[in-house]
Amino acid sequence: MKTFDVASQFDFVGAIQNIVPYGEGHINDTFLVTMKDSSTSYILQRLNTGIFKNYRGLMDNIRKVTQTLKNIVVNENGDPLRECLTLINTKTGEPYLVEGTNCWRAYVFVKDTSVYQIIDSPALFENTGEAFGKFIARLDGFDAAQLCEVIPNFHNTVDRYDKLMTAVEENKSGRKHNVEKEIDFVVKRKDMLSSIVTALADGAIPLRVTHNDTKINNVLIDKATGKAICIIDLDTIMPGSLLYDFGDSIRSGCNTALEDEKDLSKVDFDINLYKAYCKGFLRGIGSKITRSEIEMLHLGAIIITLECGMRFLTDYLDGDTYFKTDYPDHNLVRCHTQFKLVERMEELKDEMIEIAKNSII
Ligand code: ADP
Ligand code: GN1
Ligand code: MG
Repeated sequence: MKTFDVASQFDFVGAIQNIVPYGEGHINDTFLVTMKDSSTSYILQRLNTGIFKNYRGLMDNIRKVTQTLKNIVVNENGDPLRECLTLINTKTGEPYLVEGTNCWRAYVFVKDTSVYQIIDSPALFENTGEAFGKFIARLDGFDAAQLCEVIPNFHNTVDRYDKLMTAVEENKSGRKHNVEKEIDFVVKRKDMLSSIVTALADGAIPLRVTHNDTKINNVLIDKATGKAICIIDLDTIMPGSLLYDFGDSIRSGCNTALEDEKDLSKVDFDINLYKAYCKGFLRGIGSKITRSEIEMLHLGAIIITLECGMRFLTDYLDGDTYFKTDYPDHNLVRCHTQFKLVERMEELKDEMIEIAKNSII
């Protein structure tokens, strides 16, 4: 079915004027739908059903979580159409449209906002941190048992390690000879990789409802106020650890360059931005965070960055079947930026620990 015919089945106000590809996500296909006789625009997305096999469970998670968030925003006298995602049903009243192997959904487009691929000021990152901290605090009372595990073992770094080793063994793409030193980089860090998984299993840190994909282009920044107003990309909301949510924003936001920068001399870890995010995140989450979690925040950042680099490397070895790529070595380039950040964070570890401790209010 053509995108226009798909869009026509959703309960949009007005007549469709234009549909264009939108955004820089690595997973779904996103379109902006503008209308002829309405100032409301919409985001239309074709979910990647190869990755999100349980798309019905995923959409059910999103429906429940957006409803909960909306109620909270309304109670706090906020604007629910700007401060959380609003799903648009199909004309037959369904929350999504299934067409063959495709699943489509639509949201209200939150106007007059920007997303950043690189953070350009500590103030921006501080309030991004506050928004993500608040997001976790708002979902603190939400019963995790109501949510399905959209992608099992998504941030199970022990399992991610095993998957990388399987990809190395299978060498589906025949590229193994290119990446001996990258594999070695991961093997040397095998022990550290399991620390969050172990802390969760031991009960040293709590299992919570978390976002699991908190990179900086998954939050909308109000152009007028510069505030982070709406957390998007809720596909991976499920039970998890706050450390990964904290860490993934740090991975993406403290990078002085893009995730796929080829010139590694431009890739560095900005410790001032780390400080700003810690301050905002701890303010946003308030009393909901535990002491053990605060003590492990730096590990969240290091481990998720290593995990992300490993995932790019795994996909490179598998022949680029998971992440969208624009050229043959794209996943390897991404892997290199992540590993450089891991090295920099390892060097800055003591400072990172101190900053988190001193950010407690
Ligand atoms: P992916 O899972 O592929 O990353 P996202 O849900 O993050 O897809 O959407 C991709 C991009 O589309 C976002 O980075 C953002 O720029 C834009 N976007 C998504 N939803 C909205 C929305 N409701 N309002 C405004 N922009 C949006
Ligand atoms: C993907 O969907 P997007 O582009 O926000 C991926 C994340 C990775 C990220 C790396 C469902 O995020 O886990 O950290 O790319 N999402 C999924 O840029 O795998
Ligand atoms: Mg996204």
